[in-house]
Amino acid sequence: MPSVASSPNGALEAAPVDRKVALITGVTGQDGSYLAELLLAKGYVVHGLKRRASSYNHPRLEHILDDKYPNSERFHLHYADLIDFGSLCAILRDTKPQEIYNLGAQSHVQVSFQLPQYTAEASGVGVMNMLEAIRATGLEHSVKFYQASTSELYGKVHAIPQDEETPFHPRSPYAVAKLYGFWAVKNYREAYDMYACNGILFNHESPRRGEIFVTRKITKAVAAIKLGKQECLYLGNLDAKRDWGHARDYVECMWLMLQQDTAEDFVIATGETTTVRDFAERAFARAGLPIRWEGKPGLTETGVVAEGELAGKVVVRVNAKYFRPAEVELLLGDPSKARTKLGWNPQKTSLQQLVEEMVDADIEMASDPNAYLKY
Ligand code: NDP
Ligand code: GDR
Repeated sequence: MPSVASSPNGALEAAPVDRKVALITGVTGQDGSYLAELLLAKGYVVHGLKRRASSYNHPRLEHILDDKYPNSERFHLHYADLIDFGSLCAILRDTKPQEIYNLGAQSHVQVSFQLPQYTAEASGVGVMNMLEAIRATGLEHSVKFYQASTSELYGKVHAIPQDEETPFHPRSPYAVAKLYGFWAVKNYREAYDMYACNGILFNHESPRRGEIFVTRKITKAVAAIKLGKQECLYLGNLDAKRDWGHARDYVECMWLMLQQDTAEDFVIATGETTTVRDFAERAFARAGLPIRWEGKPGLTETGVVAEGELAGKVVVRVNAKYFRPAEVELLLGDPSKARTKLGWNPQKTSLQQLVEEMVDADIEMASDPNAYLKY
């Protein structure tokens, strides 16, 4: 509730409210947009970092930037980059946040094999840059810092389910970079007594998911196939298993992690795992296109093998170009600590609800180009 004060003519008027200030890096991404919505609804002033690009690059924030969006006047975008230390110092000096959510990263695992050095800079050294910028601007004892760590740290399977004590074995340049960031956060917590914590988040998806991550690639293709705009979906490893949750539920946990008295690291997951094949089957079924799997996947000389059939037509094929040099075969998280200490509900959105929301949204967006503003 805003506080009230007497004006010169005796009427009561709202006094300025001391609002919490948050800074989100990666605000233009999937999680950043949901987190910005959550923090605005909680009364925060929200500053977001955007990168310079040659074309429009924040469609996920379009609705928040609209004057009609509730509290859009409390949302501000600034140019900066995690690999530009000076720009981070400037944004911290100008905005003086109490909470920083470091979501910015080159976040695509397969792409990291093509861009290993850039991924190391943005997703690894970028974390150190931000931590050092906090110290350089004298905020180290007033700010609370959240780092977007990842289940990719577990990589090669050493234990199931994976929890805060499971050993790490990264399997990609992305995961190696994130491992550096993970330890930088722990180190700054121990060395400088900073409130800095890692959220070890398992895969989380939504209609806002980037289009080349497997779930969104599937739901977008299902919509296009349903509407007769695409013939076939090409995928890589159908047997990989992931613990998939909803991004909207997961950003709530990021916030909860910064509301504790002491900084700690948490695994955030649903506690269930599913294959890519099963996700695809559910997505086609939701669109009224039940697929039948043909034969066992293997590679022909052309690198392509028929996989999913619908009424005699092949609608899913495996293509070797989507295989990774080193794969993470199985992820399954144990969210017990988050459930107990943060009071977080890991099963808020079920996998089936997630699939349905994504497929329905993609069908709507494929039919109406303006519909994306709703998602
Ligand atoms: P997205 O790929 O959707 O968003 C990544 C964000 O990082 C974008 O805003 C992007 O900006 C920004 N970014 C990229 N490079 C830089 C840079 N050099 N400086 C500043 N910003 C940069 O990712 P998600 O929203 O899915 O994920 C958010 C974070 O959580 C990432 O760090 C990711 O690695 C991590 N994570 C994600 C999980 C998931 O399942 N989604 C699971 C575990 C961890 P631009 O829009 O300009 O490209
Ligand atoms: P992931 O997500 O690598 O787990 O990283 P992605 O959706 O890219 O892959 C999941 C699994 O699906 C298999 N797969 C395919 N993947 C893609 N992208 N495209 C395909 O055509 C395809 N076919 C099969 C992959 O081999 C993999 O096993 C995501 C990112 O958000 C990271 O930033 C985050 O840290 C982790 O989740 C947790």
